[in-house]
Amino acid sequence: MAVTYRLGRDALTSLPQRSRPAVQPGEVRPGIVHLGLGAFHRAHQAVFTEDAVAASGGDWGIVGVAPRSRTVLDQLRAQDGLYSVLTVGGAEDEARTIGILAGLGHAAGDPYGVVAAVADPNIRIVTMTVTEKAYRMDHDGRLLLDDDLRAQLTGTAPPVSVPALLVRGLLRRQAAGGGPLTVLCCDNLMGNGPRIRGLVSQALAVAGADLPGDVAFPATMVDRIVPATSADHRRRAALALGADDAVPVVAEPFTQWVIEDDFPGGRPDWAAAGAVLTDDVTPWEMLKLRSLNAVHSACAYLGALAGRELIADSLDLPGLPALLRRFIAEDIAPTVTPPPGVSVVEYGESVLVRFANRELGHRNIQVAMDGSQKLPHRLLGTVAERRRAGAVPCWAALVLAAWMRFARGYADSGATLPLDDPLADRIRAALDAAPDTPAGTVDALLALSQVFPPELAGDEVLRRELIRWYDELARHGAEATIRGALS
Ligand code: CS2
Repeated sequence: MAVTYRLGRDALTSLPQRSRPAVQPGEVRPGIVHLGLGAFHRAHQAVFTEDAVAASGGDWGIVGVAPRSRTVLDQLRAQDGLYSVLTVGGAEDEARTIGILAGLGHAAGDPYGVVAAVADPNIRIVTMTVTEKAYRMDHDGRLLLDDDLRAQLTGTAPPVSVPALLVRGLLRRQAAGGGPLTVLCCDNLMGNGPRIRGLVSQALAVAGADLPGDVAFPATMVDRIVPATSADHRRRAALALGADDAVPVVAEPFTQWVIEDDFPGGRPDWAAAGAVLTDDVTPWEMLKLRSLNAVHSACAYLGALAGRELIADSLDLPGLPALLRRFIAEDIAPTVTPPPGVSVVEYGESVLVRFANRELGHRNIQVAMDGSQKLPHRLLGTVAERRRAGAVPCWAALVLAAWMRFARGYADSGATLPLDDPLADRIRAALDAAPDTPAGTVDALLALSQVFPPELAGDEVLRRELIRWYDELARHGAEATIRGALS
């Protein structure tokens, strides 16, 4: 089929019926500000919100704020805020256009515009997907305050960071009598609601203020695999739509959202869109972070070391699925109390099936990035709990050792691996100052207090286990280590 249109309001009637937005673009008034216009939000909360409004109405259009780069923002503007979600790996490609974006903002270019949006009484929810590092806190939830952030929080520098946008926005909202607000962190942080409440309280204290009583921070668990969009995905989205889209996002068929129901200013009817509203998100959060995300990291580090490009390729490594099953059953399951009726082992099986979706083209190095920020939430809790129970979490230690080996920057073939991590400089400095031996590497990285709590950094049993695995990986490579581990 020849593609003749560029996605935009004018092109909507030319789209196949099933690809048209569920709401009339531009007609839903804004009620949500979302910080982080990345692919994940556009394939997850935006879709749930559009479906909720289509089912039950409400002024819940989303003002999408791009933190730094303007690229997606400009492309969305050129398409009247419309974009498509391409779902791959099911029976056939499906593309649907999303029309719930009701405004666009740019934190780096117009931070005061974002502050004004947070303070706007029509806005009753601020959602966020900005990745772990943007919150500027350590693994214990302590605000990492420097002079620049202090200036942003106290109002002497433009509030371009996430903590400052929230603080300046909340203060302005309070001064203007903006009314109750919910701040919903949709990033993969353990206990994300309370953690962000703690962060915002600390940041407000720097600005000399207390947390207003009418702001809620519910916890939430979000789940959908949404990798970076490739040229092939763009081509497939255009084919499915019959129109060109410069900013499609690609996702797996599976999607899940579990939300603690605490919205003092109201909320969309997300339950009508398939979300689960509950009193306690913890079992879901724990299950997802400790199983799905930890197993993802295992595939990413071991696969990257073995020279595999995609997560799906990693699962083709002989023995890896069996090893991951043991990781789930022996290390993870004992630390997770799953939601009623859910088995960790069965959940783990479903995760392996989802990871095998090759159409996603999910690259190991994408999941491998930001390890210093991700691993405390997805892996180190498991390690700490197993150690407290007197057990040696050997598979979790292998994953951690694989991260350490990855941090050295070389695959087993000698090819370079990118260390894309906010702590990259510190990690490199620590490694450069240490002998390039298993013990040297393990000791240098265990000493990173931003990543490892003292309980783990000083654990001699864990250290020995890490050294053992690191040595195996260094001597034999990831592929042989995996095969040898099970024999
Ligand atoms: C992944 C997640 O990149 C990563 O670290 O583990 O983005 C994962 O795809 C999502 O959490 C799935 O919901």
